[in-house]
Amino acid sequence: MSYKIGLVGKPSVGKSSFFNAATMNDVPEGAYPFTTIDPSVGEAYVRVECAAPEFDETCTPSVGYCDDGTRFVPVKLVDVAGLIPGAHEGKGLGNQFLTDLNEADVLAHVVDFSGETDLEGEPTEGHDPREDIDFLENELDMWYLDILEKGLERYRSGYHGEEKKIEEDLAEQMSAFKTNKDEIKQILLATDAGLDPEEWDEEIKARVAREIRKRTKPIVIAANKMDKPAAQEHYDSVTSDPDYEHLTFVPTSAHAEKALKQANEADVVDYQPGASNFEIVGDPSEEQAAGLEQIREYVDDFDGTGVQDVLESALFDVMGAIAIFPGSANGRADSQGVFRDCFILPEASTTEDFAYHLHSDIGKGLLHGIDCRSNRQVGSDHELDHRDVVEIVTTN
Ligand SMILES: Nc1nc2c(ncn2[C@@H]2O[C@H](COP(=O)(O)OP(=O)(O)O)[C@@H](O)[C@H]2O)c(=O)[nH]1
Ligand SMILES: [Mg+2]
Repeated sequence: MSYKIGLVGKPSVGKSSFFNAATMNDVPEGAYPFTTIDPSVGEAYVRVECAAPEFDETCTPSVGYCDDGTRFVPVKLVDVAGLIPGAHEGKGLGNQFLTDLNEADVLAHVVDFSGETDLEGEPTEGHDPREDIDFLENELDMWYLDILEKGLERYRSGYHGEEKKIEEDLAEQMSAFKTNKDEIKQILLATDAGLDPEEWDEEIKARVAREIRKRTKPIVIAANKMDKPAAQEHYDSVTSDPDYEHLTFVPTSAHAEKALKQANEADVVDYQPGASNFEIVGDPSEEQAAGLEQIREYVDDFDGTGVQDVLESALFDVMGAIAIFPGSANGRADSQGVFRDCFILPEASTTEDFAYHLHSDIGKGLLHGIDCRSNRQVGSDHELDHRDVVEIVTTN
């Protein structure tokens, strides 16, 4: 099961360009762990520095690929089209839109920072990207509030015996969001809402809905069209605004990434996705060469096109996920090769979580783990770090 990143945003901000750029991958045949018939779902990758070289090994990835010490680990990217202003009221969010949104673990909100598209996606000038950011957050929060209200109804009408527990009804109502009663309870306490919903006013409900949304649908902002002259000023202004401190911004040019991927495919350039430089290896036309020079300036200034960084920021910064390499303490793995896998696990995963991720039998039989770098034993409740290489020792 790979993580799902949902691309959202109003029309004409560059979602499709981003999606196409991120999923257009020149990877070895058969490296795809799944095929898809849905054109809005594609395979993208997040980069993880491969651990194999530290063990003097050459990895043989079971999924994705490894290029020059950089592992490209598959994630699913979903183009969640269909977000329109006022969607939650009256117009209603489309079914497909809700399904896609439900399934996304994290959202990448593509925003046009050039300010050249209005809220409906029509051409304009000087549009403040804050409006788009607020709009999406509000839209999601209203949607969550609706679901929260349904959870409250469930609480009021259900039979609960002696002890009613609001967190159980809310968790039940919001089960699609991969949350649970413990997390909900934590949120209710952290937001000072308390555990008695009869005492909640509209303001408290809104606060709770927003907080649950933030935890279960975290957002990274792909500040797109940064290659346009007007974009920098907007970027500086929004990212220095204290009201937007809770968000992570990644300057992006979906345009540049797409052009580089295409040129790479045509053997005109040698470009590794996410790199801050590329080499011209073919024979570009005069026009193409000029375009590539512009892109070179851009990737120089911004340390890459930003497309890869958006995906990685979504997973590793915003969600706090970690990549774990299963290893053997002696550096060896199974007969099919070494360092075959690189798993993405949720924030704060422990040795035990990792064991269960491998297989429930491995989880049940877990004795302890071994940190393969230090060769030290780690306990089942030991919290793992990004890029740990861990061997699991079991009773079976
Ligand atoms: N300058 C510039 N234009 C872009 C960028 N990304 C997309 N565009 C252009 O913006 C327009 C809308 O892009 P599209 O991907 O169809 O947007 P969508 O409606 O959100 O899917 C197209 O003309 C794209 O070429 C970018 O990074 N820079
Ligand atoms: Mg589109």
